[in-house]
Amino acid sequence: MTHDGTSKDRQLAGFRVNAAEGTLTTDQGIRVDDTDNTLRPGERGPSLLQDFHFREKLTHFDHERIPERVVHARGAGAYGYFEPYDGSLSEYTKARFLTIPGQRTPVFVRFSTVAGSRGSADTVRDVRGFATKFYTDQGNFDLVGNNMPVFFIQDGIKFPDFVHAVKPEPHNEIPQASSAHDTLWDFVQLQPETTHMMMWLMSDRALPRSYRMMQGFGVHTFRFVDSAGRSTFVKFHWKPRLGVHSLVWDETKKIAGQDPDFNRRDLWEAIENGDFPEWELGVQLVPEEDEHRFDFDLLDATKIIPEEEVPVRPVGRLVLDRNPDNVFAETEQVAFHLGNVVPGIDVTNDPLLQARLFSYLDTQLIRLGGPNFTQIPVNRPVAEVATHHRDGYHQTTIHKGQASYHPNSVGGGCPALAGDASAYTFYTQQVDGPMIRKRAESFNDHYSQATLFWNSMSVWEKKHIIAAFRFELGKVGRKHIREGVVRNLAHVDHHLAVAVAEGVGVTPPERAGETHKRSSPALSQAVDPVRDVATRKIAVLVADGVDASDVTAVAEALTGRGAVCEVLASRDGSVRGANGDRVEVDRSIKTVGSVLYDAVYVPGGDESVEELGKDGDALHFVTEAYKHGKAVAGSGEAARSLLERAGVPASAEGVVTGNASAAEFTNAFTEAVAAHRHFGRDSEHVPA
Ligand code: HDE
Repeated sequence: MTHDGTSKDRQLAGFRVNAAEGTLTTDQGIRVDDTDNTLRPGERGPSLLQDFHFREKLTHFDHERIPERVVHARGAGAYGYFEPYDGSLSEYTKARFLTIPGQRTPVFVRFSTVAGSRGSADTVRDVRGFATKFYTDQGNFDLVGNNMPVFFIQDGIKFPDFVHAVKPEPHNEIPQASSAHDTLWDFVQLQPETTHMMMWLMSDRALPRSYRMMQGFGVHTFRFVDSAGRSTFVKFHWKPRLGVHSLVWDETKKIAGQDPDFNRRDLWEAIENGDFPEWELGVQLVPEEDEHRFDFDLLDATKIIPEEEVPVRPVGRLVLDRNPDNVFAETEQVAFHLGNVVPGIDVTNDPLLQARLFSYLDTQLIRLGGPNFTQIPVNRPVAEVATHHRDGYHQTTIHKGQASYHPNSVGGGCPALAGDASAYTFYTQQVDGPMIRKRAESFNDHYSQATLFWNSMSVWEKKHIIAAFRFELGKVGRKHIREGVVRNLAHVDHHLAVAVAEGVGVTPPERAGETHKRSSPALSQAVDPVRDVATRKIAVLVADGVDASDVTAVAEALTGRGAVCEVLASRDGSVRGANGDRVEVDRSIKTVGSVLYDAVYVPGGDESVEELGKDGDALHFVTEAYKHGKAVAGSGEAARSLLERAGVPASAEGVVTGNASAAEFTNAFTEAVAAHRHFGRDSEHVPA
């Protein structure tokens, strides 16, 4: 048994915690009276080797770092629970955590970016990891997914090539956390299977407003297995309760400077404030006999199953309600692995998935320094663990008894093999074929689904995609690489290829034949968006003379619906209201920027508005918020003309003027904020 003696473990741990909280000690428990001066002969003498506290302190410090994840190094995690809505999935799977209605299974979720180092900014253009560890009563199940439903490559043997290409270039380690450079796009142009994923990466999906507002996908096709051994193919989906919302590119670059921790801070604060993020788990189910019914291969991770063909069936909800106590101990040391499956869930022959089955365990061995990382608290199953594994680096369990082998009689035959249906058994699959290195023909279509994605985008989403390609390829020095990418894009959509070619100074490509006209509305962020102001941040710009009742009217209306209003002025403290009362200031405008807010509001009070009009920071704040498609409001005539001066036409979509004391005003502003962004505005304001 690996975790026997837990009560003693706890006693010891408790003792240590108390000791550390009380008096400072060494690792040996020796009490320390001075941690500021090394031991030395005479006040000006050399430090002495016998100073064990000094040596121990430095040695431990020298060993504080472990290798960061080779990909997904930068992450943020949280605890919570998953609960299924009902037991209806038991028709397809014997996984208990999915089928016992209302039973809460504890989880730990880690969100991440992929390309950057641990200290890189959160808001870079990148895929986001969405990895969930379910501590089920049948053992740990890890769903290690991303916020995009497809991947760059089809076979895991290409993963090192892809990662080497996207990471900073080896000769100068530039650029950090960015795909906008020659080696990535060189790989992309030569490897057309990347095309579909590159469409997603160039879309707004790569710029999530919040981890709480992005989808998650298991990407691969997995199997459900029922108690009779029958298998059903399954794709996993997470849908955020707050809807799927993104930042705009110009904004992300500025946030990267103003608040590189933007996404992790957002997750942390939401949980601390009790606004627990929530997702719905959904599954797409495909009966075994329908495996070959699609015009793509279910084993090809560069393909989706369009939701219009196989609907996503909602099965339960995930709630994150607790921040970690210590990022290193929990978020850094959590070790996900595709091979962590429970009875009722199985893998398929997807060659990308198969490679992951090897890689995740292998990577933990180097990252966490040996085979006992499963004993680290965040990785420990809640299900009982009983193995014959022994020893190794960082062994913390004191195994008792003489028998560490199977079969044994010395230990009474323990631990015994599970003789019933509670054991994990692999799905019985017929596999037969010649030993070859060859990809199936059914993996060969690299463009149809990229076209499907493109056709499904709204006008503003298409503009953003073109702008992203132009930016990224604009950073590529070698012309032949830009040409190669544009040639591939011609197979996706001719208009797209021409628009990109024109932006990056290469000859527009010939039409590469007719592309199909099919679309999948579910792929667009513009179709049926969730409108909600909960946790949205509204900047209220004030100066001396502000009409305090205008501030209160909007603050009450919006905070009443869960939004967060922050009063900003040119300095911290408070300003004088028009009626002489003080109005508290939350932050100085010098310490923030419009990019950190979802909307901006200028309350009335002629003196205040006049003052703001003279303040370059305030004017810029309003102009920039508008440019990024945000809701903008101004109460009273003076505020209205201030908005006009800042280039914000009162008639534009998402701009609200009038009088804040009127219900129409607060209602209209609430609606405008709930819409997230207003990209239907004057197109010259949309980055394109
Ligand atoms: Fe990963 N991936 N990956 N990956 N991946 C890692 O494991 C790998 C892939 C994903 O928050 C590593 O513990 C290979 C697809 C997430 O701790 C490593 C292949 C998807 C995380 C690794 C893939 C992912 C990782 C690095 C191609 C989406 C972060 C550190 C066959 C479905 C998990 C680690 C966390 C992390 C290998 C492809 C998602 C090296 C070989 C596809 C969310 O083992």
